[in-house]
Amino acid sequence: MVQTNQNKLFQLTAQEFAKQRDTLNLIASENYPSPKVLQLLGSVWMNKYAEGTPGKRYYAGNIHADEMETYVQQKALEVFDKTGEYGVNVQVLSGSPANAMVFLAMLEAGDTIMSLNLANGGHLSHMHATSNFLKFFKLVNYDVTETAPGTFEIDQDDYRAKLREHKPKLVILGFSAYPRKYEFAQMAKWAHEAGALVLADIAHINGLVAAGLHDTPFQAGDAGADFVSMTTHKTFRGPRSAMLFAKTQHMPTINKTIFPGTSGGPHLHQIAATGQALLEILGEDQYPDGRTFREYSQAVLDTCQALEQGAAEAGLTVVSPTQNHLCLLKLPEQTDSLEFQRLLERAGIITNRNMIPFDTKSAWRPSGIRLGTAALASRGLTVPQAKELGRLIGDLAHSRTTEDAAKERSTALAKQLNWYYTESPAA
Ligand code: DSN
Repeated sequence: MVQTNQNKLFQLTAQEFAKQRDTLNLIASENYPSPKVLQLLGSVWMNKYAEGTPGKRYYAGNIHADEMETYVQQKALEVFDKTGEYGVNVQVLSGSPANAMVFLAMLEAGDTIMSLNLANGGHLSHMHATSNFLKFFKLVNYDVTETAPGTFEIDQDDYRAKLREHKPKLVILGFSAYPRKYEFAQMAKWAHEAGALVLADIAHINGLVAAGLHDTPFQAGDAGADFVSMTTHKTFRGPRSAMLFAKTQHMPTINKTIFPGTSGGPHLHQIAATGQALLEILGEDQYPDGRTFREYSQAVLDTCQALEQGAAEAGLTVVSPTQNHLCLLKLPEQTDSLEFQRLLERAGIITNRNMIPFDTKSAWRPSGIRLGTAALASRGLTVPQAKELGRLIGDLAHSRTTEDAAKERSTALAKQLNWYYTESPAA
């Protein structure tokens, strides 16, 4: 008889476990949460429905769910809000729905949303040329400009001019592939002066914000975003989930839009696991390597700079020197980035091809790659190792090493890194 833990799904899970352990993950939006986060995600919380809000549920049996959700809300505000002006909803299921909740809660059909151009670093959920939300809302993009040779940053003049010209109802501050710091306070002030509401999507950098290593959009008064959305699995190092904060006067509308407006039962297992990540950030529990969250976050920044430097030394072109957890590199003109991404994967290095500002190539085969260090910094990647890894990627791009030799080097490095998960029937 086939053992239950031998079925196809468990076999594939075991293969995925080994692949994650034995390769080098440079996807800028991924991470390795603590085993406790995974434990809570697979816990009995998953069995429970809890439509409603703490203290006001539609099904019985939520005595512990009420306490847990309230506790996670408190911890979330403790980490992010020093102003006392924000509330939070932890039921939103993921990052894109979190942004959609703000559109649905605050906008009327025909209103204009202004966001960073997707092609130059923005995100799919901030509206784009083929977004389904174009049925309801108009889109205006602000953009980047070359502020120094090879450095592309938000064009603040263009931003202000578009605010004046288009009078958007909602301005989104945030990105998916932007290696520079975002000037949240100044941009929020200008948007408010133009009569817009401001949504800051800090999915990529919320860990850095929580660690005090990036400016925060949680500000008092006009310098603060009205809404702050975030996923919880990138630099934040929690489960696949999301949180949506808002200035307290907007919270009733946001809460109603999430439930019953658009969603049913919250995913209590995601909420509990998010709470675990918050405790690790606050130092009330610890990630297994024993570092504080700030030490870890500083390592994310340091290794990202080293990675970028190594790649530059090996002949790749840096696009906008990194100031956060990700870097953008331009590949040699003749390189097919899709093929290069596949070559890297065969060599044990996992990352994604990416458009660079004002790319002349297609989104499917763009000119660059995006690398991030949040995941490998969790595994203890050091600055010298990061630099060596950058050089290896550059050597591969310039055919100075073979795929097999690169695979040997990456496997050796993966073996030196920490790995916190134990083999289990579900591994
Ligand atoms: N897919 C994530 C990223 O890589 O930026 C965000 O949705």
